[in-house]
Amino acid sequence: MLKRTLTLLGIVIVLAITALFSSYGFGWRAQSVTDVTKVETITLKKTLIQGSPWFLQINFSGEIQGTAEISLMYGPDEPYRTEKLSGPVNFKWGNDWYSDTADIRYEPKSVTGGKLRLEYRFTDPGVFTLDSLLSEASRCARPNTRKNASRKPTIATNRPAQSREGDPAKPKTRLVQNLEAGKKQTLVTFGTSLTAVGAWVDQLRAVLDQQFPGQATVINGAQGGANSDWGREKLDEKVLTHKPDTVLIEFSVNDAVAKRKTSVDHARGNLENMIDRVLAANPDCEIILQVMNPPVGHTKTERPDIAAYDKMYRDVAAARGFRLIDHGSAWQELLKSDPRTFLLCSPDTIHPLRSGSLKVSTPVVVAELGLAPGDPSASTEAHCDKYIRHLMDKGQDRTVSRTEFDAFWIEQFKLNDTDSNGNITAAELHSPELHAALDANRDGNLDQPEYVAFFAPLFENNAPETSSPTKR
Ligand SMILES: [Ca+2]
Ligand SMILES: [Ca+2]
Ligand SMILES: [Ca+2]
Repeated sequence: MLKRTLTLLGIVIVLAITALFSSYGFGWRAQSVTDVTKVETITLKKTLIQGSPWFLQINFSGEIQGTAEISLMYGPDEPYRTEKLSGPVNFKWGNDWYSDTADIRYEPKSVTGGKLRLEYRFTDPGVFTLDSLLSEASRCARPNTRKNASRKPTIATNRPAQSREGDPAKPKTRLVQNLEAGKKQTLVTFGTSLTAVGAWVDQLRAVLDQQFPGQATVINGAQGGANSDWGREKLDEKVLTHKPDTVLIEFSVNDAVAKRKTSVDHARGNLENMIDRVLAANPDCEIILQVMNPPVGHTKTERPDIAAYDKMYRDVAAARGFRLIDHGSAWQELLKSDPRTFLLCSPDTIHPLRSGSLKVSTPVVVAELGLAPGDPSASTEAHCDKYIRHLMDKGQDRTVSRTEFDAFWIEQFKLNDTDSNGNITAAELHSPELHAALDANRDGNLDQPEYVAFFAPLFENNAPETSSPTKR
């Protein structure tokens, strides 16, 4: 009994210390360049008790006699950002960063002496991850899911295991043919936030690693908010520089944003330009076009003609003889058969969370490429979940309070209530099925309390999650 009490006391003290430090800047670490006259790569690491990071702060101080460069590296030869050093050093970097480690490369140009110190901290989102909440919420919604699943078991993840050949009616992608031949391959994904924070990219990387260990390099060159004008401008830097064997391209979802006034013809011109330049750099490069998951609610309202932009991608793929990965039909099917799960997988109405990628996007991509299903859940990356959580945390204290949580969904409600009359119609939501599923009292109106209440279990289910360490 005494032993148990002491153990419990120990846990309480550890938790108290952890809580104290996490509120007062826990996680800062320091490192110095060993010899400023020599090239050095320093690997920064998060502390052991931290969760997955989403932000990296680095403070540089010291003095360089001569000139040198310091870079935060994205890949072995790919600087993410670089700063020239000369004389007194005193500056800070802050970046979105979603990896447990970060490589800093120090390169002296003409240095005779000095010193350079780095203080750094990976910021993690704390114990709350939206993804874990959403798995909980899906469990709550399961009776509904089961009923629908037995009626229509056609969501990609429910398909029987496929052979490595994928759909036998389609020839294998060159990517898979080359991997099977034992060749190393570089795949670059290019597009919008649906790729940039799409967990499907990391999950695809995991599946490739499982089936062809060490052979495939997956580089995510996409950018949140980007449209094809950005793609055309950044193609060299984000794609061609990696000398890819396969490129996946999607920009239709942002070209379709009406207020950006990118016409279908203009978007097509950009796409054709990118394709021509990829093929000019390497005629053997395999280009695969993508049509992504369909937006609903206000994100669809902002894109009234998205069907025309998506069709343009299908037309270009057909005209050029390219493979097209179409996420649309699997997502549409989920929206019709199980609208509640659809919204839980993509709660801001456009960005699939990790759970959404696992359920729909990744199985579609993996099957279209001609890979076996594998285990995409081996990737625990959840950039989009963290991003939404970051948006919720208005006070930026790394915890989401109930007030912040509810305020986020109230804001989402208002965005979807296009005419601000306090009621979202099926037309405003662009889905009668989703509207019916959220209209809890079935009076034909979807009001703010109903909308916010739908998401409430995501917060309430977090309670046992946060207190679980004390139970051990
Ligand atoms: Ca907060
Ligand atoms: Ca309305
Ligand atoms: Ca109602």
